[in-house]
Amino acid sequence: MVTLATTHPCSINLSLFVSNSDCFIQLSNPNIATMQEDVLYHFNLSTSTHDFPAMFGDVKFVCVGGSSSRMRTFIKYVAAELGLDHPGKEYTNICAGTDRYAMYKAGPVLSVSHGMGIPSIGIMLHELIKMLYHARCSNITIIRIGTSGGIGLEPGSVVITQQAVDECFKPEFEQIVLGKRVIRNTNLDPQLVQELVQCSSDLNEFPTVVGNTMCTLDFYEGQGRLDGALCSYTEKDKQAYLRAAHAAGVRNIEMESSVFATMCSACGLKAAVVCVTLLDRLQGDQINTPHDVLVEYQQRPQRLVGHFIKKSLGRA
Ligand code: R2B
Ligand code: URA
Repeated sequence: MVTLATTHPCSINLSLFVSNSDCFIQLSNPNIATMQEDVLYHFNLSTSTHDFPAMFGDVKFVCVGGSSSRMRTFIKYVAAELGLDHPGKEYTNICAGTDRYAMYKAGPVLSVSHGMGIPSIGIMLHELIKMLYHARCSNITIIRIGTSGGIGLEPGSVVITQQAVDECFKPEFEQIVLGKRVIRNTNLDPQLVQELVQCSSDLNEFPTVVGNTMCTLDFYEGQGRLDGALCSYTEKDKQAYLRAAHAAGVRNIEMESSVFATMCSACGLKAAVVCVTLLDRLQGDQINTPHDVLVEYQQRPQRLVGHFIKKSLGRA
């Protein structure tokens, strides 16, 4: 079991410098400070062409999710909840010059899409974290809102991640760096988990649990599905694996939480993962729930995190 609080960079700062409670982004890369210009290629933004402190210096909440349309819906929803701008306002995509990722901002809230899987969210997070660093942002809370497959949960349940674990249920993220395996922790902020649990109780709209989230490299064989183009095991093998995952505390499966937790933890960002479960994987593999039901499910993490932001700003 990994101890969370002591390894979070902000926790260390706070305990050492009690009078200075501001928590800034800490890049774990000495090269950035020496660069004349930093081009965030996949955002189509650069420190020489954009004034990052002016554009993003007031950001306090960053929400990331897979699809660009979902993140556009989210910014509109949050802006309405916070009473920012006029209702129905259309938000401009800050990364309009590229279709790799989409980014929207309303007041202190930034909403960014990350695509599917570890490589896609990893690239986005490198550029997002540097962007927040260049903007001199402080006291950022970052939350991934997404979808997942549940294990032993009623579909539509929301899982707040306690620990992001790998396919062997370990709270680790492995990256090959210069041909060598580097293993990093996947710590998330335990206090933020509890605050989000409280927000779900406040809303009392859908079942919410705290559990481990298994992050995989694939949606099909990687998640033990029997319905991909390849399958090398039986239904019995699949059930045994998912039940072992459940016994290890895993309550849902998705494809980004491990690298998200690792990178945020390494750079001093208070981070959480909130995903709705679209199906119970013990019951099946195909997502055949009606479209309107799925749309409502996908709004659940948004409503929970929207309430959290509103409450944090003293507007709930
Ligand atoms: C959840 O849903 C996507 C796969 O359908 C993937 O991005 C994830 O983590
Ligand atoms: N996303 C996943 O990664 N897995 C699922 O089963 C559903 C959504």
